[in-house]
Amino acid sequence: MENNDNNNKNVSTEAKEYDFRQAEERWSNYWQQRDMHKAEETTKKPKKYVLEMFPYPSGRLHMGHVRNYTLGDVVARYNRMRGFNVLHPMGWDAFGLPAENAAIERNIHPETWTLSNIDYMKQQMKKLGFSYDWDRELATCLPDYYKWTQWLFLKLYEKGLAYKKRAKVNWCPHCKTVLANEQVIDGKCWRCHTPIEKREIEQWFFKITAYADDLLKDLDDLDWPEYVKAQQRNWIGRSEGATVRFQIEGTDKYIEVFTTRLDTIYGATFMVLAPEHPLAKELTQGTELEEDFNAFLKAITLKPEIDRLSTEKEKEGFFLGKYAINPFNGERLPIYAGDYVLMEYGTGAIMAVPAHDERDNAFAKKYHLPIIPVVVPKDGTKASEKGEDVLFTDYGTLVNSGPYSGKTSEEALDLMATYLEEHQLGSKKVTYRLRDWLVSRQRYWGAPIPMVYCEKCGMVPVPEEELPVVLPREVDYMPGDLVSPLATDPAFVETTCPKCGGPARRETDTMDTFVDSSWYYFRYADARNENEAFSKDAENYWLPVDIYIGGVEHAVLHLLYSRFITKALKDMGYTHVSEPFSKLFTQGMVTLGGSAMSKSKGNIVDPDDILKNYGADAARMYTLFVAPPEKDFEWSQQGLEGIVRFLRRIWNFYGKHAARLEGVNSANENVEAHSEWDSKALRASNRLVYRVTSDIEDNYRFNTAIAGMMEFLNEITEYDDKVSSAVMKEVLETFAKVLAPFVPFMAEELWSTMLGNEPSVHEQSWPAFNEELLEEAQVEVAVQINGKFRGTIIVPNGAPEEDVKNAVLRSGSFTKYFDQGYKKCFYVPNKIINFIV
Ligand code: ANZ
Ligand code: ZN
Repeated sequence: MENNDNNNKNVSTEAKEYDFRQAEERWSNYWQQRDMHKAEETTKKPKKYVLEMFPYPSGRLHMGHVRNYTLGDVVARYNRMRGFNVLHPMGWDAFGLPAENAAIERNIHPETWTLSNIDYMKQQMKKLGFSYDWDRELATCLPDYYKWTQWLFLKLYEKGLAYKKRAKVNWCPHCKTVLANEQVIDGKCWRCHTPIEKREIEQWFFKITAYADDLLKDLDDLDWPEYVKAQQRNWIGRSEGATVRFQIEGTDKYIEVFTTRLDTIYGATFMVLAPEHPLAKELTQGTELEEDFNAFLKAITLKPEIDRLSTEKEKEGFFLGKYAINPFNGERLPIYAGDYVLMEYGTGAIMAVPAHDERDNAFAKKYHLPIIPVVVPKDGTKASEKGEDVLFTDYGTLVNSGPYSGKTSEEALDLMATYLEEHQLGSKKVTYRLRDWLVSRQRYWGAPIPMVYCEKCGMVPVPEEELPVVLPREVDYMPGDLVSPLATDPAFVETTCPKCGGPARRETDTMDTFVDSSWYYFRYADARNENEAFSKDAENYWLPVDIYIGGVEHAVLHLLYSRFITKALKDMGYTHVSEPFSKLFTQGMVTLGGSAMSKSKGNIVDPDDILKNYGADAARMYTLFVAPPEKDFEWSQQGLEGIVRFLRRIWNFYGKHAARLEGVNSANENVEAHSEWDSKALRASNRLVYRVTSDIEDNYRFNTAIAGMMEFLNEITEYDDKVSSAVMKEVLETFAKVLAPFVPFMAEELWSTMLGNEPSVHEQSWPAFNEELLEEAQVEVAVQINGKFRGTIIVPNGAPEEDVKNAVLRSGSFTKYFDQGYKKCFYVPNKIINFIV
């Protein structure tokens, strides 16, 4: 590092360069020896459970990790200083495909690969100064953890929340595994982006749909980013509507449809069944259409769901040769099978209203079916009344609808539903888009599902005392086509039935890794418990997680699964909370060259290089300073070097005063000011504490907190020589405490080496600020309009430009100048604000 610090007039040539390598090693050891980050055993003190999403042990940390864990670490350290008993744990989401893939590529065992990655990443975390309670470390791939994942499975099974069924599932031909619906993004595998296929096999599911309503309702009270809640609401996809039964002409059979637009029923001109609908087969069986229909069905089954649902892709239909009767007006409606109707949603059948539904409209045009408008805009525009090309999909006023003509859609929905129910033609119904969670995987590197199959007794759960069902190490873990690798190991497969003792076979599927991560935050509360997943006491004290910090990519998957598992555990009496994470914070990405850092794109900055060349404190403070934590930021070498210079200035400032502060009594917050300069310094320090505290409390505005530290240092540098030693000592102690969560190593050096205090600065109380002193610190700023003095305004000393500007704009005295807004604004801090209008 070259020293280009000549912009600082106060640099003492005497001050020794800060040796971050030595300091970081020294304090790391010190913290470790004193076990300083252990959560206290007490359950009497107020607690804070600070959690960051645990990483997949991919090999080494990337900058996204560094950012995520730095955010969490500041929150944890800050809360310890605030007097909370802090639980700040770390672990490893260690099962899953990448370990298997890496193992296959490098020809090492997934376990060996995973454990050595964990070792390395753990060392990196220690170097970064993250204050984890390592006594609670967990890795989901170790038997002392997955034993309890298996226990969870058994509990869900007992409750009827885990079940097995033959189902059409999403199959990734590249990863050679099935995927949960949540893992299919735009019809592609969430991991490798290969288009998924549909396969039919026996699979295990968790009944998350049993909690659809709770999962939706409880979102309202969570302190989570709105967009995450919106994504979950959308995923759960609650639709209020009705089912209606349409008789098939000349039979006593009915087609039941689900519709959200009962008000459009007079405009139904045909019916569409999902090609997989049993009635579709039935209606064609034994007719001349049978062969053609079977060919049609086969072709559709191969289509990805995304194409079937898309409004852009052409619709494929097949006329089934029969008609249904509209129960409201007796019209005959031809019955089609159509690819855009899915078997898995609603009833798998629809009434088609081509005047008011986009996909029905496209279908009607393709097959020359009538389009009858029955809803017109409420404002009386005639747009869709006869223009067959005009598609009107909003609510409006009914026309061509018998006794309902003239009613609004809202009125008609109600009246028609009542009519349905009175005549037993259907009923109101709520439908969800959410499907049950598919949890079985035909892969090796996961927790074995604890079930056995006995010829006599059928499916039998493994008794709790026999857990864990250990994942055998020596297995051919190459993935097979729909066959679990475990099935190739007779020593694993062949067992005896827990019920009758007869020969039995083990389940050979393993669990989705999202099951592992759906409950790990409970385990941290009681990580070394050998008799239970977690004790009631531990859970009762530590849960819920007070603040959960992680990536946006988990908005649906992990966060929805965790909420479901928590609700299920609550209903079974294992926890008192119905939501696991009271507050969620999602951090932005770290980009380089405009896109997210990624190994495959080659645009990465390796944290190891940063640690080696600049140290942990610089890396931490830079990632905190460069942007608000929820925003993406572009990595910049200059930005990092700017922070290095700031840290050096802090170091030199302490160095400059260290000698005269030697022997000065350890100060306290009531130290007296003996001069105007003393009061100025104390006010600046008070403002610093106020600013940093409120910035942290107000949704973690660490970047502005650090800007406040910079302003503080600038200010005090202007008059530091005039400040008495007693006050300077107090002020510098306060600054060291405020710095501690951000730059934990350097703060220790400042506190003990520079100021001669007993370590550790992290065991000091977070400094208080005095509101009154803040009041006194108000300043009068001159307000100019186009360079002319027009009055003054009182604002807090050091208020940022934005605040001063708003204060002027809001104040009644100046409104007359801003009729046309303003073009530009210049601010000389604490002195003049000039608007160009
Ligand atoms: C008649 C109608 C008229 C509809 C109209 C819409 C507009 P959401 O809101 O997503 O729940 N639908 C029902 N089941 C379906 C299935 N299995 N596959 C494809 N589409 C299906 O959507 C509900 C609407 O989607 C339902 O209301 C039905 O079309 C269609 F002007 O019924 B509607
Ligand atoms: Zn048996």
